[in-house]
Amino acid sequence: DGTVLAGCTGWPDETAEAYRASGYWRGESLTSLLRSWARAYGERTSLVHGERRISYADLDALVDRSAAGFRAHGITPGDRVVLQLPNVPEFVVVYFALLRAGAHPVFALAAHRANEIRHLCRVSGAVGHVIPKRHLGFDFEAMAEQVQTDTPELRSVFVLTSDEEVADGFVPLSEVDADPVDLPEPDASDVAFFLLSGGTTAMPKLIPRTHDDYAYQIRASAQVCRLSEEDVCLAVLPIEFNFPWGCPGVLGTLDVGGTVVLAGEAVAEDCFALVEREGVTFTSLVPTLARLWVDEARWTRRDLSSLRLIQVGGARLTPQLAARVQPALGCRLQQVFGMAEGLLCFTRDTDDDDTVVTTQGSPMSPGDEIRVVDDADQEVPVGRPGHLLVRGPYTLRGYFRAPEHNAHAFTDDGYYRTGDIVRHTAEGNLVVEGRAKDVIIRGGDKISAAEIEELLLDHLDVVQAAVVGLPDELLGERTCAVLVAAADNRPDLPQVKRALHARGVADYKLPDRVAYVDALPLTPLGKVDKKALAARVAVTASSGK
Ligand code: J2J
Repeated sequence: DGTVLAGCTGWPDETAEAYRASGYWRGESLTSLLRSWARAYGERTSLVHGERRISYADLDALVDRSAAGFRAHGITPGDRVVLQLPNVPEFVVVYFALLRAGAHPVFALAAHRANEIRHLCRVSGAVGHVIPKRHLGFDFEAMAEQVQTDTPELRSVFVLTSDEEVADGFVPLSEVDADPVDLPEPDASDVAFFLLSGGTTAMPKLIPRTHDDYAYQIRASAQVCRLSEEDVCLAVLPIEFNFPWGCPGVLGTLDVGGTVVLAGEAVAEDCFALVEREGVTFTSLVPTLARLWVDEARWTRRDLSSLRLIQVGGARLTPQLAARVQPALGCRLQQVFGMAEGLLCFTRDTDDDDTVVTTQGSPMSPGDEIRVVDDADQEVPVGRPGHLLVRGPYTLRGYFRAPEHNAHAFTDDGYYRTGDIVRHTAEGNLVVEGRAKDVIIRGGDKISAAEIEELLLDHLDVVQAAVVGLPDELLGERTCAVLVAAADNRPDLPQVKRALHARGVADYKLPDRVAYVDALPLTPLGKVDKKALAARVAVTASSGK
């Protein structure tokens, strides 16, 4: 097990052996899986995007050409490449091509801007960045140029465009294409790619995922959802999220020979049209989207009868909304409580309706070890809320190049501290009760309070800043920046947003509200009392001040 990429923490040898002996880890790389899918499912349709349909055989062949192309453009084994594309087939092709070239994709959000990308490039030491030329009106080339000037290690920018015209020194993705060359299979125990953590720290951490652990995750989650080659997956959440990418999502569907329909940014009615046209059988949604689907389903004239399963996860799903999903959409609901770090919990198709509506299900794998503990790390009795700790065959043992953070994000015996407060039901399901970590979940997007606070202090003339989440009907939570003014100067919401936007901060992180206080309330331990603060600004919000 000495092959793990430097900067990553592997599993202890005995644990790795046990995972192999149990059949979780099979020593198959993700790229060898693609090869075997092409052999088994050949002419079947793997991906659909608009009018484009790509067979399994063609996907595999495209990946071979693209892998050779990346090699020809200087990408070598061990390199990290930031992958930032919307839900298009090229995302899938580039992902596998980089893996086949021995490189490691780093998943950025399409919503990320210069500030986040610069950080990702730096921590990952990326030598390449893959972008669309434009997407949703945003000029990614201009951003990439900006990032490249202060990131010397970043040698190459690859641009997805239909017109071949790219900025000076950038490479059109269409030129990343060469006759296939013989490339060694990656070692399955090595890191394959990096997901982003929702983050409690000022900047997101990188989550290394190995071929073995991710291959297990897609196979096992496809089994939980009883996927078969008859299944058609609609990928509407951004596929750089773990949920639509591999729970079972895109990869789990490919693993069984089904078809993936790539949508992305689509409103409910457009999704319904795709459901009807492609005979979509399942999809994954965050609660905010589920709510829109449930509302819109009342009016649609589209035939949704092919749908058999809607997965909802990523943020708290209220029992009220959960109860509406099955009647409105005419299919089963599955609650998913997951994290890019690993652990996935699902409600099962054998569960009764009450369980599906009121719990977040149970861990995917018999190999998942769960502890629910108090502040002193002592296990609490069943039914009582506590901190969720987990280790298992697809849960990380350490973030990339983050020894100090790892020292407190993991227990000495390798459990990951999720930061979630959960309780066990008598039946062995988990219910998410809250969060101990300072993260706001806005729609399904995770926002680290510390990150925004640091930006506010750096770029605005204020003395103190605290970011809290306020309840919101549609988004679940929205963000409020609570500021202590420096002098008479009190930047208002548009000014605050403009200041952060100008620094290249992603739009979803811009505060929804600004409030001023004379001083931030403190806990007895001297930390900002966010609960008290949220309660205080929630009151001023509702009284209209
Ligand atoms: C409450 N909070 C939840 C849920 C996640 C599948 C599903 C989701 C994610 C994901 C994922 C929740 N109810 N049902 O990667 O593969 C909150 C928890 C958790 C954090 C993880 C997947 N489902 N959460 O959301 O890495 O606080 O992964 O720790 O983005 O989202 O966020 P993320």
